[in-house]
Amino acid sequence: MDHAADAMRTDLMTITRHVLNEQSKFPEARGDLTILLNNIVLGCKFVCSSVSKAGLAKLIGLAGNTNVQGEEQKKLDILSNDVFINALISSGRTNVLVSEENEEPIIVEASKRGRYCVVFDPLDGSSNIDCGVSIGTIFGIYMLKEGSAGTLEDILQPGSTMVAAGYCMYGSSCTFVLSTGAGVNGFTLDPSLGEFILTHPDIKIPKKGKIYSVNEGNAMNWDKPTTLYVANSKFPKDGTSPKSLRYIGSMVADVHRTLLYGGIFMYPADKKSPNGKLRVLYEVFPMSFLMEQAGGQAFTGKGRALDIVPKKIHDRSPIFLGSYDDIEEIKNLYANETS
Ligand code: AHM
Ligand code: MG
Repeated sequence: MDHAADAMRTDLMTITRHVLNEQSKFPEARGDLTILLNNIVLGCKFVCSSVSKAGLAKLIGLAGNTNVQGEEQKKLDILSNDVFINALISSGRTNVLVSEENEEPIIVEASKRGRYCVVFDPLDGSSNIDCGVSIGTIFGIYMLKEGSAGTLEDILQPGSTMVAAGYCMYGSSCTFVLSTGAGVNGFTLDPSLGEFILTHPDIKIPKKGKIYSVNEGNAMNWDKPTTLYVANSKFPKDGTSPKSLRYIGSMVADVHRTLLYGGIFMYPADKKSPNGKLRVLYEVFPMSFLMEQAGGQAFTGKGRALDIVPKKIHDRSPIFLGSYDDIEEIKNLYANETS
């Protein structure tokens, strides 16, 4: 690259610039959300670097041993959890934190407290780590209720009250997808700059897709609407072509593809797991928030996913999310079932 082109790169829309631009639309904003998001981005860069080195560490025999600094090599999911808890607390802007890895919520000590609550899955899809398949971090952000000093009540809220949500996918590239409630934007990490660059502005999911994504190994335990939906996808009765099946088994990767290419991702209820598998606060809500912001829908089999009021921090829910028309179809199947 020549010098002129190099200089041009300073014009790029980095995630920091983007978040500051969003903030400037609200003159009363104090910049707290911007600082919090910067800390989340830092955590993602750290995890991205650890994920890409994990295979190497294992190959050269470091995993489970001590590294050069004499620290024990931690399993990636535990390391990622520590990274995000540290980043969130040290932002000075958080209050209550819920992580998939922690049984109990974390109440931030008084001297470091701020106005935001963060729910997160530090490394989702961790069963895929050892074979190098894409994995990711998912997060959602709530603001403390007016007058609240920070309690579980601030977190046990419908997803529609989130102020921001996103994920970072550690794949062939590192991709950060964010919504602060005004559309969805995607950023790709430029490793040479260490910056996330806006590569997917204003993502809109196609209105109808050609892909369905589900763990079909659970089919014998599905309910009727799910069974019918998948049968229609494979043997359409209206003369359209059958849909393609794509299932990675990493929610971040499956949802990312759904967002960009359209279609439906589902983790339905089944006889063995009447509430499905995925967790409401830090899997279902953030992804549903992004889907709606991108023009899609997210449905539980009973209603809008973002209207769930969680009773416990690790509650689960069935989820169908994706293109607007595809979710309409599954909604109709459930409506016919109950009518
Ligand atoms: P995890 O939080 O234990 O990693 O589980 C969540 C993952 C999701 O990423 C993915 O959508 C789902 O589990 C896959 O489940 P299954 O293997 O049952 O298809
Ligand atoms: Mg998970």
